[in-house]
Amino acid sequence: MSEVAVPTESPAPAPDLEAFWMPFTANQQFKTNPRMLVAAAGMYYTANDGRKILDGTAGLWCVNVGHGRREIAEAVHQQLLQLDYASSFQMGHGGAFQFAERLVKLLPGDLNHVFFTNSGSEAVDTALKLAIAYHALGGEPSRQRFVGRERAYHGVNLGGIAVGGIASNRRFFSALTPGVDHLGHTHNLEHNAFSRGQPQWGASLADELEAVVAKRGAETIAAVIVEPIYGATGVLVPPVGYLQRLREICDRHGILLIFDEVITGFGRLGVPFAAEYFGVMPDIITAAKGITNGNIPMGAVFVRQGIYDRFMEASGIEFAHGYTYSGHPVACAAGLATLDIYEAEGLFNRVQTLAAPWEAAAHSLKGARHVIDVRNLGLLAGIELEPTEKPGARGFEVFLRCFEQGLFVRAAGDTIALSPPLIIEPSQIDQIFSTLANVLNQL
Ligand code: PXG
Ligand code: PLP
Repeated sequence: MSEVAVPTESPAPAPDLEAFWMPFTANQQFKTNPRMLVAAAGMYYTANDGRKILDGTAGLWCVNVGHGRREIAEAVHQQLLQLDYASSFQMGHGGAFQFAERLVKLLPGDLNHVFFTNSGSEAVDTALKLAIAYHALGGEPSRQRFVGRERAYHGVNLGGIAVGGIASNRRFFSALTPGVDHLGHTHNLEHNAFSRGQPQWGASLADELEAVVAKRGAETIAAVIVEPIYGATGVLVPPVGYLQRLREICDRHGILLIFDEVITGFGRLGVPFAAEYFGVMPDIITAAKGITNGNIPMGAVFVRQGIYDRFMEASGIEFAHGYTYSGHPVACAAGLATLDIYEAEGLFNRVQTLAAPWEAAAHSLKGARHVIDVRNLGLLAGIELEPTEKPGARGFEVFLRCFEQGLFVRAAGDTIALSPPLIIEPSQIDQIFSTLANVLNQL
């Protein structure tokens, strides 16, 4: 595997930290005690003190083929020199069409058209607009409502926070986020703690959707949106049969089903998309992150043939929507190079091979201090810790100590979320879980 060499010249002087308003960060706290990265290659970051930090979360769930990949860097470089920017509004360039064609081959069933965005958040809001417009074009303009779930993360744009189930992200914005009901989440320690893979208990939780339909009327609901596996709020794996049951209820009532696969897409479960893994066909899939290895921002919305066809019955501009950078040539070049790597290195199959040792290593933490649950599927794991009186404090402390001990993890509240690049070696899996065991025993 070729990687770009870490630069050896002396690094630039430390920047002033004031001007950059950091996203989802305690800015003041961070700026008094910053953690700075200066380089990355393969499975490792390099911190500004020269320490190598094993990347246990693929950056922010996105660097699936590992860091510093020369193939992607060169494709991006070439593209910038060849055609740096071209709009996709009433114009075309080959890269976007080629990337679209390659991508839809990875999707199950007839999810065979793709709308490009620049992020997962934009993909989600695009999907919501598509769902409403689809029904309106089909003579059902009253279908304007959505059903999401408690604890869901669907990005931070207005549609995404409305369907999302994180009240703190929606705080202040009630005027712009009406029209959504939320099903309960599926997490249940009493029934499902330490499940290996999918929990057995909980399919019937999907029946809450019937109650929402009864309350609101099917004729008011455009779509149900779910993360097949919750990511940002702590790696919650769906109970056996749960997603199937949602699909059945949606079918019964003419409601579209959207899978938000921003995290689960691109091999995390050993197949391209979770829809295939779970054997459930959604009508729309949103994706981002691993689509370009997180190297250039990009998101995508995949739709089934029938949705595309309904829009194409119109003349003129069929969907009044699009971003300046939809189908950006450089993002498409990065994406094509990323797909080449997935394929050449058989990385999705690799996840199938690693899933069992990964599961065993994760569950070796059962019995470690403070651990109240371990969850896993594919190359995902969540290690839930008993909260202290200050929820999230223990998770953050573990994140800090892991960083000191050379391991990068994500604290989702008091759950340590693990989602490494798909190129991880077995010895690095051991390093992740032995570092965590160490840290937990020192707390
Ligand atoms: N949907 C899902 C399911 C996601 O996981 C988004 C939408 C939004 O994507 P963008 O590209 O707009 O960030 C995401 C992103 C975390 C964390 O705390 C998770 C995400 C983003 C940032 C932090 O684990 N997921
Ligand atoms: N705001 C203004 C004033 C704009 O002109 C545009 C795009 O032309 C936007 C917002 C949207 O930007 P983007 O297409 O990058 O999402």
